[in-house]
Amino acid sequence: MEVRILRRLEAKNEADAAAVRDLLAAHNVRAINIMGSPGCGKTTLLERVLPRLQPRFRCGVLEGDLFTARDAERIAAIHVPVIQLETQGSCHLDAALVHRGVCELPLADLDYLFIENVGNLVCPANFDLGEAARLIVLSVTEGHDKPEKYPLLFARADAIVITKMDLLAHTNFDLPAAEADIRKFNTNAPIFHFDTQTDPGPLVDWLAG
Ligand SMILES: Nc1nc2c(ncn2[C@@H]2O[C@H](COP(=O)(O)OP(=O)(O)O)[C@@H](O)[C@H]2O)c(=O)[nH]1
Ligand SMILES: [Mg+2]
Repeated sequence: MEVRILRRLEAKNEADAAAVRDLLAAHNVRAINIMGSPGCGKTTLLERVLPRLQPRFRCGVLEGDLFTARDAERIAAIHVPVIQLETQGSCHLDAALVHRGVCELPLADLDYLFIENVGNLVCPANFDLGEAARLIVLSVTEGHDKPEKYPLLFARADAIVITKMDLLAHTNFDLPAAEADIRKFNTNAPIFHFDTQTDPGPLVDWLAG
C-alpha cells in the first residue's frame, strides 16, 4: 500500500527562504527582518531611520500585515520603494510571500531590504524569510516581562531596539530588568534605545555597518 507523506510546513518555508536568500545575494541586497508586537513602533522606526540611510544606501521595504496597506502608504510617503504583503489573516510572514514581494522590487537598485513582519512575538520567530539579520523591537509600554515570556524571539535577535523611551517615566517598565532578561537569552546582540524625539544615530550606524 502506498504511504503518503505530508511534510511539515517549515520544510517548504526553508526552501522558499533559501530562494529568497539566493536572489538577494545575487543582487547584493542585505535584508533585515523586523519583528515585535503590534504597535511597538516598527513602522515609526523605519520612518525615522530610512531617511538617515537613504543618502548613502538605497533601501526598499516589504510591509507585512494581516490586512490593509496602511504601513506601505506611510513608507511610500517618505519616497522609499515598498510593497505591502497582506497575509489575509495569517499571524506571520512566510518566505513564499516574501519571495513574491522581493520579485516585485527593483533589486538591482537596492542595497538594503527591510521586512516589517506581522506584529506578533511568537510565530514570526519560527519562519526564516531569507534575511541576513533580525531586528527585534520592544516598546516600554509593553512591560519588561516580555523578553522572559517570549525568549525565542530575543534569543535569535541580531539587534534589539527598545522603543518609546520618551514614555519610560510614565510607565513601570524596569529598563535594567528588561535588559538583564534579554542578556539571559542573548549575550551578543546590541541593545539600542529609540524614540521619536532622539537621534537614532547608533542604530543607523549599526544598520549601515
Ligand atoms: N510616544 C511615542 N510613540 C511612539 C513611538 N514610536 C511609535 N509611537 C506610536 O506608537 C503607535 C504605533 O506605532 P507604529 O509605528 O505604527 O507601530 P507598529 O505597529 O509596530 O508598526 C503610533 O501611534 C506611533 O505614533 C515613540 O518613540 N514614542
Ligand atoms: Mg507597522
